[in-house]
Amino acid sequence: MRILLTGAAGGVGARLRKLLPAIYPDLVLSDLKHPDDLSASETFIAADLADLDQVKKAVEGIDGIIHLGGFSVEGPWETILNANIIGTYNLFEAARLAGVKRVVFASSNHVMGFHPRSETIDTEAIIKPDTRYGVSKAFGEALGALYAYKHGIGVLSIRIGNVGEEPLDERRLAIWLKTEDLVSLIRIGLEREGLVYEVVYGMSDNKRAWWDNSRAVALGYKPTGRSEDYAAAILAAAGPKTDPVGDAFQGGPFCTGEFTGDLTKITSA
Ligand code: 15L
Repeated sequence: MRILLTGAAGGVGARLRKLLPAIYPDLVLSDLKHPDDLSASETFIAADLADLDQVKKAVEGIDGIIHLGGFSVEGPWETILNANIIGTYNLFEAARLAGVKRVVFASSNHVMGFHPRSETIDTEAIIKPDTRYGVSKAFGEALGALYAYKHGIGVLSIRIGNVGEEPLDERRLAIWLKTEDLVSLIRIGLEREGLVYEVVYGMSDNKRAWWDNSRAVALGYKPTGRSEDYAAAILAAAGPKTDPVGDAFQGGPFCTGEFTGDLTKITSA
């Protein structure tokens, strides 16, 4: 399979560039600008996701896409609109035109950020985005379902928690995703026979999880990372809780930014 990785110059892209070539030797990288450390063995094509013609060129001859590209945190509406809304539309539209068979869409936990931490949610729970960024990821998931059912592209949306070598803090103990486990989920999206449209949570084997990831397990996911192995050290180093909004909800500080709501009302809803 010839695989396109968008967002290849970003943090998660950099981690995947180390692991994916062994699985998909015919890997094409794309981003706005080439990664600083691009090696001679890597194939790169620059593309602005907001420009359909550029995206069409990047997608030519591709069998499967891992779509990490776009803006990966909260930002001004114009930025989110261009990079994530128009950009993801262009990506799926270029994929349809080029006959791409599979798309793995890097969604985010921030689609569900305003679910309280006291709740365990599965992929049937209603969306409660915590940012314009989270809304754009919900839009991407919806586009994925449209292109899967209407145009026959197999699509997996992965609601990614936080990717890294280890969980960074108490919140990330619940949502940590080891890079190797992300690769396992990507392989399900690109390779699992008969896949139509699925949503899974991008997390490792996390004891403190707020998500029921049984759909991923049913699709063959066997996470290897265990965030609990890091819990004692993280909890010992944690300071006092000072963010009543962020500490109540799964999206953490993404919920707190620009918050002008009624905390009492939404925590008792
Ligand atoms: C995300 O969606 C971001 O892309 C990432 O930078 C992290 O901030 C992560 O969520 C998180 O929730 O920790």
